[in-house]
Amino acid sequence: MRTVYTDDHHLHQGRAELYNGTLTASFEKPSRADMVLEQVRAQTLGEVLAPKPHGLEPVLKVHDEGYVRFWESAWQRWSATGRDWDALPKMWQVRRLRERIPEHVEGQLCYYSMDAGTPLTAGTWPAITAAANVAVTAADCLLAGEKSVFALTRPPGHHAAYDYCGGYCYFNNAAIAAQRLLDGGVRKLAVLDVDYHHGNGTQDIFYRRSDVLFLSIHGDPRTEYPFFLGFADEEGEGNGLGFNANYPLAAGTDVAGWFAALEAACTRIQAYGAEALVVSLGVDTYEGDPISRFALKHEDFIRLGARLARLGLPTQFCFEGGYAVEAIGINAVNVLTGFEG
Ligand code: SP5
Ligand code: ZN
Repeated sequence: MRTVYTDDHHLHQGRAELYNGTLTASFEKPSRADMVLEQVRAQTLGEVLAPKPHGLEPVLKVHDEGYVRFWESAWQRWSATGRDWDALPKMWQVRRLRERIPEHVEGQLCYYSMDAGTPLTAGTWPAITAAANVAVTAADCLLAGEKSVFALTRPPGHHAAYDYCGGYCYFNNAAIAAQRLLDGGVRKLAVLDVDYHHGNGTQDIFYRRSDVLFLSIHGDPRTEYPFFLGFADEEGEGNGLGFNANYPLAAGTDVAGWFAALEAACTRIQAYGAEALVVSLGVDTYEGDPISRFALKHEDFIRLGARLARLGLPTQFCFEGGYAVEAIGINAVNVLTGFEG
């Protein structure tokens, strides 16, 4: 399987996130993708190719234009007064506050954010546009007839919704790829999110649509981030009713419980009649992950890949979370080698 990758992700290097009540070094850091690339090469997964530039059109198909344009100029506006450090939002447009877009860059950052873990940095814009190009270039590989492809995207994307960022995510790489596949002729697509955290952004983008079945296996939002979405009764709306499936599992759920949910999700994908699959591949389900509470071991990731291969679908993997940096390369590439059999 080929991997699409660019070093441009290094341009996005957040300093800190608000965690446990203190500003803590960002869990989401460049070495994460470096470790995955290293394993792609060490396990000779296949050729590594650079993304092609695709402009903003594929991004604007799944994100609000004002949101995208905000990111385009945000750093320049934030740093214009001499601030050469990251910005983090510190308030939110909650219940009964006016849903008006502020004029000030700090107000706009608050308006377009869902948490204080997703910093605006000097290189955020070039990095997130590069990640979108990685997602699109990988989708084009599938459209050209490849059986599977790995989009080594960073920063991750699955928490990014139509018009807000969060959870280290800015543009929803998996959603951008999914839309590209649909525009290229795929009629029914499944997006399966196996990251520890609910893929609230992807769910949001496709919630009213029947051409994408979105499924997510994740820590129960009663106790786990992102807290406000990802419950089992979220089944889609309007045309999308019946095309959203959440499998929340209690924090601490064991490996058998996790694979039972995967089995249910695979059955659902098969029944839907998907023609292609996008996998939001987070490996923060690993037993050693510092911010998550599932217990998958290295070899369980191979089993995950093998199960997905049995669906028999053209499959694009998009990299998402995973914070046990020393292990994430092995875990992510284990899924891919397990898929290849
Ligand atoms: C892409 C992705 O995996 N984003 C995850 C964002 C999670 N951010 C909030 C983490 C809070 C974890 N709290 C755990 C408390 C353990 N002491
Ligand atoms: Zn995650």
